[in-house]
Amino acid sequence: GFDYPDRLNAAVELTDAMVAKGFGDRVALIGNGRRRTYKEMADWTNRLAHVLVDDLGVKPGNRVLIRSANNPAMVACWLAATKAGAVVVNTMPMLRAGELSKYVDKAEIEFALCDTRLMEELVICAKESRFLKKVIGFDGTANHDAELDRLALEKPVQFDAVDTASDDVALLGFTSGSTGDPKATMHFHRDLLIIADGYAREVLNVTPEDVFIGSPPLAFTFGLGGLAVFPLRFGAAATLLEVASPANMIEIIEKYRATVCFTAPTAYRVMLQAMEEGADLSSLRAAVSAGETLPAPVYEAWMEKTGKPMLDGIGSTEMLHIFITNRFDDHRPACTGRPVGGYEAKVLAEDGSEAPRGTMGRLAVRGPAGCRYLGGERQDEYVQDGWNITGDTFVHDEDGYFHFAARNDDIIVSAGYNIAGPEVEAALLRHEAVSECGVIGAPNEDRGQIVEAHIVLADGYAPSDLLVKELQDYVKATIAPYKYPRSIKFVEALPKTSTGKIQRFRLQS
Ligand code: 3SK
Repeated sequence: GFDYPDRLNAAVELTDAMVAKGFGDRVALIGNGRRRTYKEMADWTNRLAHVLVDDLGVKPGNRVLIRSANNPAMVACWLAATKAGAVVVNTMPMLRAGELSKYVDKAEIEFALCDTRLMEELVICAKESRFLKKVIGFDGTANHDAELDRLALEKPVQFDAVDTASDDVALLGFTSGSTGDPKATMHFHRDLLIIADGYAREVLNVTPEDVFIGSPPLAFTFGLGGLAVFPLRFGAAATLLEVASPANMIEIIEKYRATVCFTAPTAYRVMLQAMEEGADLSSLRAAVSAGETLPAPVYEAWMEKTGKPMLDGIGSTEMLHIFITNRFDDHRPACTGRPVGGYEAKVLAEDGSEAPRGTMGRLAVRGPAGCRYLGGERQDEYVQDGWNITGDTFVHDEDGYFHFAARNDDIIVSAGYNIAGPEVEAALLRHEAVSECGVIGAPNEDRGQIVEAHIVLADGYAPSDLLVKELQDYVKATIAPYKYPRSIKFVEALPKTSTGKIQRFRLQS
């Protein structure tokens, strides 16, 4: 069961409580060329929490934004803010001022902790914000050479963490939303432990001997669970990479004999290729694939090469982490598996009744952690009769397994990134050469999908390779660069409904 005391601070459970359980000398995090033990993490996060509370004036319930690439300093900041009773919003380094401002306004964020290398866009956002009152820099390279680090070094290593309730909000996870208008989902202190005590314990059977590696940003709950919560909950170690390319991951897997990997099928495909060329990934006992659907050939090739299944699963920011998954002893190709213990899932027909087995419908799931939108926005749409309607179309087969069919919205999933087509359209439309555009996800062997823009040019502009490059660079400079259209097609007109709405599905070739 998932029984937790009424008062619970998740960050204490992942640090000081681990030291008390005897894990103090074990390595917790590896990153930027350094190893940190559980005792070092407890001390470091206590010192940082002192700065947040004593110097910055962070109060329980205040929202704190963290801006960083995956590194131990980011984890330390997240844990420290959680110890201080704050509600944390973790964000990706690639976000630009406009995107950060949306988060800051939605979540009424007052404080920001930022890797000094990433200050520029946050400063622009802060200048115009009526909410953000304090931005402080930390040294992501962990040389402790920034204001937050210097203040922390003067603080004691003991901190009385805020006595939060287990159902106090600890984390806001932002979803990109199909319109590019991000929505925040609220997660409790206890939810952070539920995902570890459920999925990570039951399915991955994590032990203190495990070494985790992976690519999802800590800013996504997929990454935060897989690369911080899961290892820290069980006394294991996590290796954190600021740039988690498949080549970098392979290097670290070989160097530290990593045992559990979290990434998307796109990266696994490259790793399979590297194995052909001699990469030694034999230490991996668990290869978790999520974020996009796992093609059967990748699953099969992995099985053939390693003798072990690749564990496909589905989660969502709303549900915090994986709720349906394959298992080491129960896995199938082109199949997402069965619900994690404590979760139930079903497929709904159009009228809301359970769809007959073997037919497509909307996936509904419920369990110990569920969706709560900040401000209640869209809540009644997502949660109906206690069931979370995830927005994915699935088939529930006769044997009880769930099979992914499609997403219901306009989200483009490219190499594990969720990209809202309308947001890319809005960026393109700001360029004077663009008169109209429609953005879709075009199938792509390497990335699952790529962002493809269909553009009607303004008068006086003609298609050219130079213009393609200019538009791509323009998008990269306007919104997070991973959202740029890798493919651009110039067209005379866009297909539209009689009421003038772009019919994006008709842009698919
Ligand atoms: O499947 C996903 O995309 C996902 C999202 C959030 C957290 C965990 C996962 C696997």
